[in-house]
Amino acid sequence: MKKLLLVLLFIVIMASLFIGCNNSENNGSNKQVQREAKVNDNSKSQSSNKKYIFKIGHGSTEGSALDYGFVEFKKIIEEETNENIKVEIYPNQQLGGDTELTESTQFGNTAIAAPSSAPIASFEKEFYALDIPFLFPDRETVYRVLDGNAGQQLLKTLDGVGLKGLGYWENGFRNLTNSKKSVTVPEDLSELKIRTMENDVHLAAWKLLGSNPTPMPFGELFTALQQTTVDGQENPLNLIYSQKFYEVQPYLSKTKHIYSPFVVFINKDLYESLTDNYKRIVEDAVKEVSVMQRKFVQKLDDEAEQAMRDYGVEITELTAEELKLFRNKVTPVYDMVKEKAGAEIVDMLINEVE
Ligand code: TK8
Repeated sequence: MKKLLLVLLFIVIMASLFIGCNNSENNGSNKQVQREAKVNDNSKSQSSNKKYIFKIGHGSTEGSALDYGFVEFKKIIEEETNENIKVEIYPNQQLGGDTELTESTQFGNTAIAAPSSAPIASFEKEFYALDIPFLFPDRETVYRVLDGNAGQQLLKTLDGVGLKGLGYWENGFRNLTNSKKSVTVPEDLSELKIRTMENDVHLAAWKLLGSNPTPMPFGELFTALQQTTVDGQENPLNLIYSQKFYEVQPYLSKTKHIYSPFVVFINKDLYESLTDNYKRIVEDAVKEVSVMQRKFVQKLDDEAEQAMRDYGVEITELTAEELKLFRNKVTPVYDMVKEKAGAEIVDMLINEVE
C-alpha cells in the first residue's frame, strides 16, 4: 500500500512537471501561433491595420553604409504604414554575422537582413556568379546590371530558400589591406595570410594569387588582424575605416578586385503575409534607399580614404598593367564559377556587363 502511494505520488509529481514544461514550451510556440494566426487572417482580409515588428540585423557599426540603409528604410516604412510596421535595427552582429543572419531570416527569427552576396552563395549557388573577379569595371555598370535582368533573376532564385530578394545596396569595391608590406603585384602576396569571406571562389582566387588565404566570419576579423592570426583582409574603403581595420593594417592597395553587394532580403512567409499595399511599400522602400545609400557610400568611401591617408596608412593606387597581373592570375576561377553558378546566369551577367 505504501509502495502504491509512493508510486502515485511519483506519477503526480512527474505529471505536474510535465505540464509545467509544456506550459513554458507553449509560451514559445504561442508567439508562433499568434504570428501564424495574424498572418493567415491578414492575407484573408487584406486589411492594412495589422501590426508587425520587423527585426533587422546587420554586421557593421552604427552610422556605417549598411546601417544608414536600414535607418532610412525604417523611416520610410514606419511613416508609410502609420507605424503598423515598426522596424527594430540590431547592428554590430548582435543577431549574428552574414551566415547566421541568412539562416535566421530563413527561419523568420529575423525579418530582414542584407548580407554580402559572397556568403549567400552557400545558400543559393547562382550567387557565385557575382564572385567573378574584376567582373564590374565601375559603379555605373554595377548599378545597371544589378538593377537589370541579371540582378533581378538572381534575387528570384532566393524564393527557393525561404527568402524574398528585395534589392541591392552598396558595400563597395573591395581593396586589400595588410600589416606587412606594400602590395603592387601578385608576387608581393606570397606568404601573406589573407582572410577571405566564407566563399570557395574567393578562397580559390586568393590561392591563385599566391597568398595563403583563410575564410573567417567578419565578426572575428578585427581580433585576428590585431593578433596577426592573419596578415591581411579585403573590404571596401568605408568599411576598412568604420571597423577600424586601418589601425592595425598600415598598407592598403586599391585592388578593387570584386564588388560583392549587400543583398537585401525578407523572410518569404512574412512577405507573403503582407497585404499587396504593404508588399509594395516594402519593395519600393528598398529601391528608394538603394539610390540614397549608394550616393552615401560613395561619399563615405572618399572620406574614409582621406581619413586613412591622414592617419598614415600607405595607400597604393595600382596601374592598369599591375591590375592586369592580378586579373590574369585569377582567370581559372571563371570556370569554377560557371560550374558552381551555372552557365546561364554567368553568361547573362557577363552579357549585361558588356
Ligand atoms: C558586414 C559583412 C562584411 C563583409 C565581409 O555586414 O565579411 O568582409 O564585407 O561587410 O557583410
